[in-house]
Amino acid sequence: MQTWASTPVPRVAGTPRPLRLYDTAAGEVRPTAPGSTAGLYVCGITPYDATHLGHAATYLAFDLVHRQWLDNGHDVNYVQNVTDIDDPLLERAERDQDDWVVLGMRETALFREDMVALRVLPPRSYIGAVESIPEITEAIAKLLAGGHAYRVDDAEHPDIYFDHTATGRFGYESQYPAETMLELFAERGGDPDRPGKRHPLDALLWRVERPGEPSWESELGAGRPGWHVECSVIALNRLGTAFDVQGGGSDLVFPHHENSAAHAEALTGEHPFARHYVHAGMIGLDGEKMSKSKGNLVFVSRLRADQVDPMAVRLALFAGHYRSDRAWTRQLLDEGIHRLGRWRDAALLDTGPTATDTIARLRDHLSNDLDTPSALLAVDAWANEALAGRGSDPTGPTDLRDAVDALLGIDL
Ligand code: 5CA
Ligand code: ZN
Repeated sequence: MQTWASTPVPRVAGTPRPLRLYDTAAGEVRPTAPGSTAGLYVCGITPYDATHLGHAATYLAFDLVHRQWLDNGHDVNYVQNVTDIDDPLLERAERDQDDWVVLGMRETALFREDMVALRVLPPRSYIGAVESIPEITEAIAKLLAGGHAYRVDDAEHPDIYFDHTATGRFGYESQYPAETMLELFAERGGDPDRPGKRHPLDALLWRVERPGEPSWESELGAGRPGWHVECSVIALNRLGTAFDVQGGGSDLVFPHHENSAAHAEALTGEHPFARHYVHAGMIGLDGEKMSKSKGNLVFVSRLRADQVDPMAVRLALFAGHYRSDRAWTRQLLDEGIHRLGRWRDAALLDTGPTATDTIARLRDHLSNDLDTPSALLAVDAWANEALAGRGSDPTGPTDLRDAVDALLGIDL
């Protein structure tokens, strides 16, 4: 698929700080340790509706990972998928008497526009599930041949499932006890009660053709892929194993990322799939998680249509820590707008305080598991001084502007 346009990232003077991130599997903040090229996979959208602020918050968090690695001189190989075939897309198309392919194309195009407006650096490979079907079926055939997958005993619909015991490590990514895994599996698209499965936690790999549903011919017969195997294969074939960060929102910790890892590890015999599993908290509205199924959504495109500056959206979302569940409110946006105004006024001054210390603090906070609330306060302090007329360094405002651009993605 076509990715989206990039924006140049200025170089920042001074010394970068290596990035440390919370790893769900380890349950603690650990250093990331990329080689010259850092591998980043972030789960992309299911394009049946527009991008809401929850999606935006998650992609913005990983944009900061991207930017801190660039600051440290790494080349970043960023891969993202688009789940352009799955039940929710078919259900929405059916409800609206729409063509599911066109619906997916339209929402993906809008997502790209939103990402450009928010200045999210693009993935190098932006890959749809549909275009990946040949590589996915090849992987499923390999899992079958290796005894890690099986067909359910159902003459009419012999779907293929993953044997979750294949690696002997199932549960290492989420660290959830069996009871929680069962609960979340049922809640998040799994089918624990499907007759013929060996175990309720075994996940669907290949759904054989059903009348009226799209399907693709393959060595497995006609059908379509399950969800977890899509990300597993797209990531593995572009980043290999033990890539640096597998990311997404916290609703993907289980079963999605647990299974993506288990599928890939069963395929390759190697562990770990990713060196860090990183999850952003859920953005809520009116006391509930913002979600397409609940319909309590604020769309990025609606805010753009209302002339809201996307840089204020960035600042509003960065005012909270990426891992905490938090609410989107009008007040949060107003504070973002206010802050952006002050930063812009300060950055436009001819002189200001020397920015060296502020930039060092900015790097310290961001390298510490993306502590954006503290990072924003550091820039606020500089802007307050500048606006109070203290500081006579002619490079202060421009240095600060470059650092805020490169490290926070904010164009002043
Ligand atoms: N296509 C799959 C991933 S392979 C999917 O989950 N798509 S999605 O459109 O539902 O979500 C896209 C991304 O936004 C995922 O990383 C998801 O975890 C994240 N996300 C969804 N809702 C929220 C929310 N309310 N707050 C924060 N992130 C969210
Ligand atoms: Zn995914």
